[in-house]
Amino acid sequence: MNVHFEDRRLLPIREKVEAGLRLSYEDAVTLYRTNDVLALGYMANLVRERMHGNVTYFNVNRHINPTDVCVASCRLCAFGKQKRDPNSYTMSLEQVWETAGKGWSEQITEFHIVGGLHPELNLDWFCQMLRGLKERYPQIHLKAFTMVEIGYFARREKMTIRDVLIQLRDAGMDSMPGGGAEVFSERVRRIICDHKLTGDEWLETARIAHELGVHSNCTMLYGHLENEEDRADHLVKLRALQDETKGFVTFIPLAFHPDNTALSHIAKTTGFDDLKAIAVSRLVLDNIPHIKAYWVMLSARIAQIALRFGANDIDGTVVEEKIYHDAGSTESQALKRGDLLRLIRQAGREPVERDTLYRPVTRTESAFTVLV
Ligand code: V47
Repeated sequence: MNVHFEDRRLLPIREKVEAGLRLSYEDAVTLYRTNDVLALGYMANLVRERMHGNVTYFNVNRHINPTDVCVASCRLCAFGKQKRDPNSYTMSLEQVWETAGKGWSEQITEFHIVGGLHPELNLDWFCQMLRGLKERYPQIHLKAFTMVEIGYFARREKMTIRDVLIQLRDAGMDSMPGGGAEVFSERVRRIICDHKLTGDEWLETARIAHELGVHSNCTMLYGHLENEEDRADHLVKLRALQDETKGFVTFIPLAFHPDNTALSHIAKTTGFDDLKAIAVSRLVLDNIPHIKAYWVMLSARIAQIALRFGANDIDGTVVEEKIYHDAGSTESQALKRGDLLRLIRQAGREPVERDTLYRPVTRTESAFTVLV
């Protein structure tokens, strides 16, 4: 294709991309530094179409956040609260099970469950939560707990990461979301999430989960104090682990939302940054099958454009979202299945509803009518 590359530094990278060769750490830094966003889009779209053709995936899911009480007080976060904060909340087990059933639950294929690091809820409570969900909603996939929560449970219960993961898996945890990775750079972590596990610990927890047959997603939080080298390093580390385990399903670049956080002086990311983040991840993460444009975080408008910049998934119906809305998101908390279909179709892509592990979901005509 005859695409004009304004930034000549990208030409050797273009050759590699067209030949299907792996990009280096230095290439990743160059890609993050360029302003030639059309060239990035061209290359990322080439890879995206090579891997997925015209298909764009979405799912019908519901987020559940059992508590926002968190002992960690990360500067990047507006969601976590101290237990004594009158605005904090903690659901009872019955409330978690009841919340799960609200909304368009009869069509939902996935519960996405994450929460704060609560000082009093023990591992047994979370195992009961999972078992209760499985009893009530046996067909729904439970994508639950970030690597950070697993690390906390292990510390709190004086257990190994492996044993915590085994207990949760046996209680019904089917896979894990990708949150909490932030950026692996220790220099940045010391400022934005001081009390969280280290980057190496995040990766090691993911490795153990994958070894136990539990797939997970992975993320990178960008748009705060990190530089291009930190971003490139993060992607290359995820890619190296994926070479070993093949356990990551989807990568989700997450734009930092500064409102109501201790870093509220930092400017919000721009559409330009967001499209770059999607495109570079598609180009560097050659072994991670899916790149998600999470519409809650990007806005439905940018997420739609991202489907031409490397993304092949737009996430799901979500229903109730707290992490980004506590940090100033004005995007709606839910999209109906019909909204997702329209966004994808109007980007000229073919929508395919998937389950968490990307098996296509077929709907009967009557179920379809209820949802559109
Ligand atoms: O773990 C917290 C990040 C994550 C802020 O796996 C913030 O399918 C921006 O991981 N601004 C939660 N980001 C979201 C997440 C996710 C979302 C959708 C799909 C999947 C998936 C995973 O959001 C947190 C943290 O890394 N975060 N606070 C903030 N102020």
